[in-house]
Amino acid sequence: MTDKTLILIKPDGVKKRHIGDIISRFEERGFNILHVRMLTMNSDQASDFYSIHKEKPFFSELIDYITSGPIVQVVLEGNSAIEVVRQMVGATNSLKAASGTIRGDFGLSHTENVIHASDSVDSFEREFNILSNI
Ligand code: FUP
Repeated sequence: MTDKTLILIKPDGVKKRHIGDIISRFEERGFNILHVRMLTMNSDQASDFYSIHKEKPFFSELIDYITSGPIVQVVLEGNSAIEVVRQMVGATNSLKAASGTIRGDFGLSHTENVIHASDSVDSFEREFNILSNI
């Protein structure tokens, strides 16, 4: 089934100059790139984006980090995009992510984990709407 998903190349991915590497992986895998944009979130926008984690102990670290610099928003389309992209991204904690995944190859932290990818159709729609208002 063809579907769409959203990724964010997070501040550490941009600072370490991995924008091209990351977008290339999705192109090589056969996904269509529908939209690319660089933006910087403020803390209200980031708190909305990550509202599900509001009560978690890592929340303030997460908000400080995601607002620390520009990020790149990419909308991808392809066969089972949500599921396949999550596999390509790897485990949340970069230190535990398998080699060959984006976090496993480019990340060295739990919070600073290079990339976000929507985990469901509902998440994609919610996240895309928030970003459309930035
Ligand atoms: P993921 O779906 O893999 O991006 O991970 P989650 O939605 O569970 O978490 C969102 C972000 O919170 C992660 F990308 C990194 C951060 N996080 C931490 O910093 N510490 C944790 O223990 C869990 C998540």
